Amino acid sequence: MERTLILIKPDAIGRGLIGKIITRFEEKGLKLAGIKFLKLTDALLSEHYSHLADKPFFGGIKRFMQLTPVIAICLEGLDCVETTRRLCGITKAREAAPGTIRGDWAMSVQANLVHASDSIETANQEVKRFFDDSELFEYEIALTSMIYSEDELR
Ligand code: IDP
Ligand code: MG
Repeated sequence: MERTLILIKPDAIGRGLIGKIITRFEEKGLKLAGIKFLKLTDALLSEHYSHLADKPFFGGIKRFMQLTPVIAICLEGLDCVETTRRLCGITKAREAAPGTIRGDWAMSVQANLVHASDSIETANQEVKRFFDDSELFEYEIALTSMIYSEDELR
């Protein structure tokens, strides 16, 4: 099954939304393959946000992402990358659709609670960037046969 990278950002940590955000993913039926708490270094952020390096807010976003440790999660599921992006909502949180994480709980473009990989290719790179193989787990959750049909599990 597909895997993607989620970061729970400092605004979510500071606002006490860790549990609620993880619950959204769990209740959707996505499975945690890995999870950890870490402080982002300048080098890791420069790599992770390299597509924004020429933007005027690049310094700001790096400072913001270092305000607290963040939680990195590797999620697993069918079409996990696209599904997770939809659950998170668009970048500008105050315009994100109600029912999404950003749409329900955030107002800012920068402080938008979560990062989610934006394509399968990016997801593969980002999961590797944040997790060693030994930190990712294959296991069965009891509800798998209730979440997917037999066809979907094949
Ligand atoms: P995404 O997180 O929705 O994929 P990206 O364009 O990849 O959005 O930007 C990465 C992160 O950079 C955003 O989630 C947000 O925190 C921050 N960011 C993006 N655009 C702006 C901006 O115009 N001002 C301030 N921060 C921004
Ligand atoms: Mg992005």
